[in-house]
Amino acid sequence: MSEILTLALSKGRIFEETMPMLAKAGITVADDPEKSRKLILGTSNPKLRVIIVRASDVPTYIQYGAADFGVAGYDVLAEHGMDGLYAPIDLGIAQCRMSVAVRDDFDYLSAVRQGARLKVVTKYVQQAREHFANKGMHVDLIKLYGSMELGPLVGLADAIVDLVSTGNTLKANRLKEVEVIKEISSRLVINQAAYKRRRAELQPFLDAFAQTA
Ligand code: PRT
Ligand code: MG
Repeated sequence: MSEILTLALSKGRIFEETMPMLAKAGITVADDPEKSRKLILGTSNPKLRVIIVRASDVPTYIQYGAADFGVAGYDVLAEHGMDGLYAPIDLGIAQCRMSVAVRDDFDYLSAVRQGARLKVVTKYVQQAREHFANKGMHVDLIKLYGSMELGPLVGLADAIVDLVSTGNTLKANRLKEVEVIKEISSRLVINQAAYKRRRAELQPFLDAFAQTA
């Protein structure tokens, strides 16, 4: 008998938007991660279990084979790198964009034109570095783990690189979006070795995701 397959998900929007895709394949998850403290959740399919991890840790669990597959935002994947991973299906869920934003009274275009050296706070250091390097801009990047929106308000930075969906968070903090770096959605991510060795067991689940995506 083969071992159970493990699907890595983060709670919140990715879990919520993945559930209807599993439901279409007739699979329901035994517990609600918002209510239960369990980190390993059974499903209605005895061949599949779900683990709940931080969004930015999803690629790590899959890379090392602790999960066979999972769902992660392209923001997280691009920052982590694709070593040992295969991400064939864009699920089109958890859509947003990665953008540069500044205080609504800050003249970003003039600063750029004058070649000012901007301080930028972000959780996405690799992608921010690449973006500004492509523009030929010199920036000082400061890594934060959350609430990037605060940076320009308290003098930590001139700009932020963060995800935007409705724009409400920017607005509530008197920030404005000045550049869209990339559009983001979530992908199905598979451990490369599992994809080779356990293809037959994985295939029905991959088909289910491919059909609903
Ligand atoms: O919360 P935690 O630190 O554990 O991790 P996380 O914030 O990365 O996880 P989670 O569950 O919030 O996000 C998981 C994935 O959802 C991300 O990796 C993105 O691919 C995707 N996603 C889609 C988003 C958003 N939309 C989004 N709006 N992730 C975060 N946000 C945040 C954004 O950072 C900003 O603070 O929501 C705020 C802006 O939202 P609006 O609607 O006010 O513009
Ligand atoms: Mg979050």
